[in-house]
Amino acid sequence: GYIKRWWKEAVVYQVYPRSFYDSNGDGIGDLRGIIEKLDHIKGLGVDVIWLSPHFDSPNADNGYDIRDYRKVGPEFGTMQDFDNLLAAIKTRGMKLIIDLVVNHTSDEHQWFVESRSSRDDPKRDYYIWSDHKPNDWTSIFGGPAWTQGPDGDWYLHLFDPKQPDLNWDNREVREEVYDLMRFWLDKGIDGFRMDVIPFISKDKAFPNLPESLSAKPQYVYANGPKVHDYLHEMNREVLSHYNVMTVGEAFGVTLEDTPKLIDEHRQELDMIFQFAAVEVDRGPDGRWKPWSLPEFKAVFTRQDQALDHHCWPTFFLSNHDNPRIVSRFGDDTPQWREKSAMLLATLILTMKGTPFIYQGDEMGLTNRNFTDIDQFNDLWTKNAWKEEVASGRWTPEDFFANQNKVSRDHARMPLPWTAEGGFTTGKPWFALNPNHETINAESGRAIYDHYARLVALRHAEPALVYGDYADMAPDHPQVFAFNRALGETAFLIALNFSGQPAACDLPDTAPCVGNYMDASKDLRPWEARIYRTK
Ligand code: ISL
Ligand code: CA
Repeated sequence: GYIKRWWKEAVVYQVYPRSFYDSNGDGIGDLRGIIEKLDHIKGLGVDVIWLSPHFDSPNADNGYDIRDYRKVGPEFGTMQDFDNLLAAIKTRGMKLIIDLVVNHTSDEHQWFVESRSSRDDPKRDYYIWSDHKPNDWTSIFGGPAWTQGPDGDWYLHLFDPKQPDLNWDNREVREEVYDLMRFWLDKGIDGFRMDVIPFISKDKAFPNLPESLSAKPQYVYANGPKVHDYLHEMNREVLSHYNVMTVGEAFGVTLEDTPKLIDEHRQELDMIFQFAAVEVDRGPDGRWKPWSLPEFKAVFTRQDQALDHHCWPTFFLSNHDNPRIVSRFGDDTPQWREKSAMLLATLILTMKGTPFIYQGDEMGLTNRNFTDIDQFNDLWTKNAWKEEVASGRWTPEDFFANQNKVSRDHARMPLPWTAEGGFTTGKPWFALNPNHETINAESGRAIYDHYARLVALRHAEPALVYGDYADMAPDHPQVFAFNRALGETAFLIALNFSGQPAACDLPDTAPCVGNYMDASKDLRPWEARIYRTK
């Protein structure tokens, strides 16, 4: 069986600070705002908060471009506010993990300012420079991954030009990273979510992208020659000295390669985020495509079969890079929004793997209907508009239809705490979803309570954490029915992923948790039931 670890038993809640709650009326969510709303998080029963970047940043990519790793972004507050937040989290018996974004920095980070200042600057080698454009690599956000600096040399950025990639082959760079990790660990944080961590090692021969992967270069970038050496070194020098959890964002990592990052014998990372489930509705070019329940379910069986008891999975359906789960995997029409939000909560909290809940999913928030490029904030969407629409490759109609499915901005709108909005007394940095009058934390109370009930059940039942997983009806087009079994205990979870009634072979006993009050034989639309079968 599995070795018991606190982070295997934990439920994690992600806070995107800019959009969580604004305490001072400047329109930007902040650390004091998180403190004010901590009981909302605690009330769900979650164990760990993952805080998206709270560091000083020019915000080209909303904080994923860090200017100073040891400074709190002034819009978020001060270091004192951070210390108070951490203390308030601990007082409530929760833990805090923060975002470690060290594949790249901001181009405004002092290291890069020095590095680009001249070819023989002592920090030149902190980044990846070349006197010619070495290859055809492209940025994940579009366009070439190489940009010329002031002296004509080219630097590598796998994301925006304002996010130059650090040179991990330089021992001093690694020491700097380990030091800043210790800085935060010594404050008492409980671990890191590591941004695109598999990208840190680069093949300095810089071969061109193979044609087959030109639209998915992440599968090249995640396969640098020394990624495992560096993660093992980081573990030995830093992580192994603390009782913390790590979760790597494994963008570009195949299922076959997953154990190399998380097998406990290897001492690299504790967990990773696998992308297969959230890529089920994406075509080869990243464009939205319809998905089917059987292909969605197959992701989890494949994952379960690929990982042995020395590898621990995560389970997530959303984060700040993904659309809202109700609109994507549920049904966001008024009739079924609440039921399908509860059904998705049931899935998230009964599956195998440490569950990650994204802020607002417990309110049943939905995507918005964007109709104008000026309504977006995300630089990726804005780049795509320039590249695809201005060049005539896509019509504006196609562009909006696709963005309304895939945009990262769906998840980044400020949280609607009340029908009036309730996020800020000022002007929000980014408009709230216009549907906040009906869809907000107050109207979503039943969904919130359902999350809390499920978190409590997971905490009470080791079978829901450590139990074996088996899909009972992999081909059923409407129903996701699976077993979680451990020793003498077993649960059957039955979820109707459709707006139609579904026939399915179910126990005669009453479910221990469900999202309909009364009994019925068949599953009703978006009905979710948990049965204790043993
Ligand atoms: O957003 C994505 C798909 O929905 C991904 O392509 C994303 O760019 C990739 O997962 C890396 O994401 C992380 O690093 C980026 C940052 O923009 C994302 O917000 C972050 O989660 C660069 O730091
Ligand atoms: Ca503020």
